[in-house]
Amino acid sequence: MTTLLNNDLLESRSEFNRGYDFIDLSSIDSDLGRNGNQAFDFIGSSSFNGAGSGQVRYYHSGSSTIIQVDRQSDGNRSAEMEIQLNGLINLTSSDFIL
Ligand SMILES: [Ca+2]
Repeated sequence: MTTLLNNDLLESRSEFNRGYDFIDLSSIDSDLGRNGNQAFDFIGSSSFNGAGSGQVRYYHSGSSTIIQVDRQSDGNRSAEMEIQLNGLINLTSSDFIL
């Protein structure tokens, strides 16, 4: 098993094998406005809505899957981080460690 982890505004590209690889965001605090480390909410392909803790979404672009992460720190509902995966993958919450 491999995990992908990005702590900053990084873009990474990697082969992603479902059920074997996971996108590990668990060490990233999704909400800087609250004490402790809050988990992200996976919202599928929906747009960021700023509700609750930070959110994770994805979309397809060309032959890639782009994961976007919005921390609940600025309320701007735009991604602070993106992760690009090769291939068109319909991600679910089980592909992540939130
Ligand atoms: Ca926090």
